[in-house]
Amino acid sequence: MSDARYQMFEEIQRERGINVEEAKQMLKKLAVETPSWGYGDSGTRFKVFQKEGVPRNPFEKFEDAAQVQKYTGASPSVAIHIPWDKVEDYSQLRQHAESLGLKVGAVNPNLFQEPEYMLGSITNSNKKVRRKAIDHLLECVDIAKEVGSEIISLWLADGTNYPGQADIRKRKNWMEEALRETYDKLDDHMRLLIEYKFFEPAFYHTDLADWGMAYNTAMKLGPKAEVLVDLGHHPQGTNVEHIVAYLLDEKRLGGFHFNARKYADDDLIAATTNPYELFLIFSQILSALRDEDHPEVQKTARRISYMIDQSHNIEPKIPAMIRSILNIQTYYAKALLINWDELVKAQGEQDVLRAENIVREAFEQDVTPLLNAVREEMNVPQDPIKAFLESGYLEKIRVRGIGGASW
Ligand code: LRH
Ligand code: MN
Ligand code: MN
Repeated sequence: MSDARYQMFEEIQRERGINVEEAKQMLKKLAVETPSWGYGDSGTRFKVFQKEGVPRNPFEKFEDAAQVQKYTGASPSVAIHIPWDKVEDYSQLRQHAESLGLKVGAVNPNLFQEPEYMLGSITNSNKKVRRKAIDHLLECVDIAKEVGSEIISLWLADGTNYPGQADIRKRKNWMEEALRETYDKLDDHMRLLIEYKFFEPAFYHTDLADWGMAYNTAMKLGPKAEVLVDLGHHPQGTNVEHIVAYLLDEKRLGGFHFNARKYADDDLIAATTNPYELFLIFSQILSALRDEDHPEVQKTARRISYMIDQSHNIEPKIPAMIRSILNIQTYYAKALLINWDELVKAQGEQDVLRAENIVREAFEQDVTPLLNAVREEMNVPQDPIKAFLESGYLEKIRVRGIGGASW
């Protein structure tokens, strides 16, 4: 890139002691998986809005996801949710994905929609229901093997609404038995990512309510089980970057579900309400990546699965997904501009204000010239949303009509 704005950016960063070439390489490697369900119709418990042009089946969801990849170059895989993405022949889905330049990403079992699961799936006191739920988990491991995915990403909606409704400890043991059976079916290169959420749909207790429970469960299962952090799944005010640092150090951070929240699990476009949090999360990951004294921590940080988990209720879905990718890149880029040597020095000198300033100063940098340069080198448009909107794709998919896939 030769424009004046980039030259100035490079000069400013050089003066700040930042290696811009290295930041560019890191940015080019950032891959964020998009969720199949983010392309379908969604809503709140008050209304699911039906939009024109929404994919009618899993194959069309992949076609929409391919647009996000085409204009960003940063979203080469798509997570699927079973049975939302149930197809007759999964090898066909895999081929379709590959023909679009995509991979099938994490396979998400769905243990929350069958009527039998109303009082719990793998924690249900009825053995037959537990068996059905475990069989679904095992089926998802088979599907993952067929589509070439290494990841089973599990979120458990199980919980209760009232004190006394069920035996919490019995449910914990049933959950552990079910996950053991699932874990034992994984191939060696596969991973089970365990998500947690402190409430919703259950309002009194949730069987996997927080990162500590997910971590403990992963530890009991073994090294192929790791924790998945969904940014919408914590009580207000939780220090998520602290959880990230802790799990990295324990070598159990498996992945993220990126989104934004204001009040609860709002599933909004990433970084729209929580940009500094996202930046601080990336700064913890970058700190782990450069920690040469702890190669296992570095290894954990290197293989984190970055995924988006959003529901686009009122906004057009494909541009919203592109917006999330762009926002994630922006806050990652800013974190890449932290001067780590200076930070370590300030920490060593116990200079609180200087240390805080070094971190915040990186956040305050304008990374537009850097992102433009990276996009030019990656052969994607400088303004991916504008390019997508001008491409005519939205007009083309109108033939799908309304009444597409929804959750
Ligand atoms: C639960 C959740 C989980 C589901 C997805 C649709 O709130 O975050 O990851 O699988 O939403
Ligand atoms: Mn999630
Ligand atoms: Mn969620």
